[in-house]
Amino acid sequence: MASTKLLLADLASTVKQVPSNYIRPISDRPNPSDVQVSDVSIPLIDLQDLYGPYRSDILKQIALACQDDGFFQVKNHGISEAMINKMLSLAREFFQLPESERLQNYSDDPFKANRLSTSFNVKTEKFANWRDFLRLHCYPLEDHIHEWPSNPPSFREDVAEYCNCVRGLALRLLEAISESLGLKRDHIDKIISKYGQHMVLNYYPPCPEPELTYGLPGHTDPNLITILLQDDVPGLQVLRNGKWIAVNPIPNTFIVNIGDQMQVVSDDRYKSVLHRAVVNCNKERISIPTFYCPSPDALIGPATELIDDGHPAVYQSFTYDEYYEKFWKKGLATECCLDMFKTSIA
Ligand SMILES: O=C(O)CCC(=O)C(=O)O
Repeated sequence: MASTKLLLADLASTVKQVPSNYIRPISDRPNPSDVQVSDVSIPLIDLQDLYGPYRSDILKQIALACQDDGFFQVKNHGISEAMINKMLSLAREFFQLPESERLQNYSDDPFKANRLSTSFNVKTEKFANWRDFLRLHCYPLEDHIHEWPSNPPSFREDVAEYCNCVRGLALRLLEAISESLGLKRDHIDKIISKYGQHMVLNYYPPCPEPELTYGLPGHTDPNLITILLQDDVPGLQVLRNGKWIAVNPIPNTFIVNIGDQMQVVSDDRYKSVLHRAVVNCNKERISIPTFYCPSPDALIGPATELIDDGHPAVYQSFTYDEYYEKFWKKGLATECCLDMFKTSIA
C-alpha cells in the first residue's frame, strides 16, 4: 500500500524493506563492482596561500583538478570550524523536528523557491530517491529569508551568516578558476553579472536496503560551481574513468565541483562530472550543497579568449533560463543537457 507520509524521514523509520517506488531496475542500482575500492579520492587543495606568493601554484592545482576530475576538496578556505559545525547541527536539528513542524515548510511545487520536499520532483519522476531536502534561495537574502523555516529559532540568522560566508568563498573560487583558465580574474564575474545562490539541506535517513536505491542518482549540476559541505558519513561518489570513487569526508573541508555552465565558459577544458549519493543502513547523512548560478537572463557561451582555430567554440550561446528549463524538464538523469547546445562542429 502506498505510504500516506509526505516525507521520507517519517516513513523510513517504520519500514523494514524499501517500498517498491524506490526500487531501481537491476541495471540502474549502486553496483559495488562499479566502485573503485582504494584510497584514491579527488584532489585536496590548500587555499591558505591563495593571496600569497604561491597563488600561481594553487591556480595550477585548480586547473588540473578541473580538467581531470571536475571536482576538488578545499581546506583553509576561510570558513571557521565553528560555523561549519553550527550549520551541520542546525540541519540535523531541523530534520529532527516533529513531523507537523517540518510539514509547515512542505511543498511539491518545483517552482517554489523555498520549500521542504522529498526525492527530487515527486510530480514527474519514475523512481523515488531516498532523501528529503530543504531548498533555500539565498540571494538577495532579503527577498527570501522571510520564507525560510523559523524553527529552530536561530535558523534564519545562522543560515544567513553561513550563506554570506559561502558566497565569499564562491567569489574567491570563481576568480581563481577564471585565472586558472588564463582569463582575467574578473572575467566570470563580468559575464555572469548578477549571481544566483541556492542551497539545499539534504537529509538521507538510514535505508534498510541501500543496494536497491539511491539518495540521488548520477547527475551533473546545471549551475556554475557547487560548494558542498557534508557531515562525517560517506555517501558521495564521483565518476572517474568509468568507475565511481567514494569521496570520504574530511572534517572542515568543502567539496567544489564544476557545473555545466563552467564547462561551457571553459569551452570543454573543464569538466562537469557525474556524481551521485548512495545511502547506508546504519546512519543518517546530511549534505549541504550551495549552488552558485548565473542570473536567469545571463548570456552563457564559451569565453571568446579561449576560442581560436585550434579550439573552435563547442557551444552556442544561450541564456541560463533556457538551460535551466531544459534541466527541469529532463529530470535528474545521467544524460546532461549540454549536448542540446553544441555547435555543429562539436
Ligand atoms: O549528498 C551529496 O553528497 C551530493 C548532493 C548532490 O549532488 C546534490 O544535492 O545535487
